[in-house]
Amino acid sequence: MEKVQTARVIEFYSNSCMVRLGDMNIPCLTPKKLDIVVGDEVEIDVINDSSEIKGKIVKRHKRRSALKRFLKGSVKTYAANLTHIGIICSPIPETPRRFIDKWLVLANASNLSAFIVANKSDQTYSKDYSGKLDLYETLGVNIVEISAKEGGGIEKLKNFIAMKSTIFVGKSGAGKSTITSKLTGKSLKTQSLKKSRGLHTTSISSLYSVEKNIEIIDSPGTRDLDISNIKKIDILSAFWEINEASKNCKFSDCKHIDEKNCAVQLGLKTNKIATSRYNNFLDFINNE
Ligand SMILES: Nc1nc2c(ncn2[C@@H]2O[C@H](COP(=O)(O)OP(=O)(O)OP(=O)(O)O)[C@@H](O)[C@H]2O)c(=O)[nH]1
Ligand SMILES: [Mg+2]
Ligand SMILES: [Zn+2]
Repeated sequence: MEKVQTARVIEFYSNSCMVRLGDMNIPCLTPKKLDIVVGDEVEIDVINDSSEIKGKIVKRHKRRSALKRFLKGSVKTYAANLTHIGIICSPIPETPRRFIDKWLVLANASNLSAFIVANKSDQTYSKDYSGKLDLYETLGVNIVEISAKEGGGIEKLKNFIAMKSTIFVGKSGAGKSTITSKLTGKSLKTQSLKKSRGLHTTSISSLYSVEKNIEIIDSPGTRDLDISNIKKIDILSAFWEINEASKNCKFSDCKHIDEKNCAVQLGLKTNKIATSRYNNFLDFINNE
């Protein structure tokens, strides 16, 4: 038997992938030219011989959205058909402000909405960490506070991500897989379960569908995020408070460093713009 059917890519390996077709998971060969990523909708030829079911991807549907990674000299799609990026933060290991700002820039460049999941609320917050969460809340970023370990806030998170397709991103150890386990009821490999202590526990991105029309992708922890290929205008618009202030600078080509009547400098002096955001903005604009 052989027939073409529409399926969803739930995991992608180097030249093959796993797709979901109804409630079946089917391994598939993926021709390189189709440029398949997790989240893609594809047409597959189902080959159902007596021993096993497998498939071959013959066509990729047009993507509704694409999360892009900007690697040195190239832009690569990393995941498809998402609506949101959930930045998983934790007090230990402490998520740096720079990491959050980079993901806000990346989300903006891919036209996706970003929110923060403040995980490990059972741990004690340092003053700096609380200040960090306050800063992003003031900037209008949605924050859902949870403890994946103890279960606090999980229902709130479920309601927040209902009807959304979210990829969880975050530093290794922030708790992406623990949260995914809690949401899916599946036992996934997390740092507390693994024996050898490598840097990253999760090595590929996997897509899960949960009740309430929730779609989540658990991704490997990110060490280096390159944003040097992102257009300056896309960087500026992800620093929306700086973007707003810059409209009142005296010079239209103001670099916001030491120019006269710079509204961004004024915002800094009056604490309307946080120093960390300003410093990251300048770093990112100057290609780090
Ligand atoms: N105290 C506390 N620990 C947690 C919580 N959530 C996760 N952890 C622990 O944090 C560690 C890392 O969790 P993982 O889920 O493996 O982290 P990850 O983000 O998937 O890491 P990578 O796959 O390496 O990117 C594990 O030891 C978890 O048990 C939480 O809410 N509170
Ligand atoms: Mg993981
Ligand atoms: Zn200025």
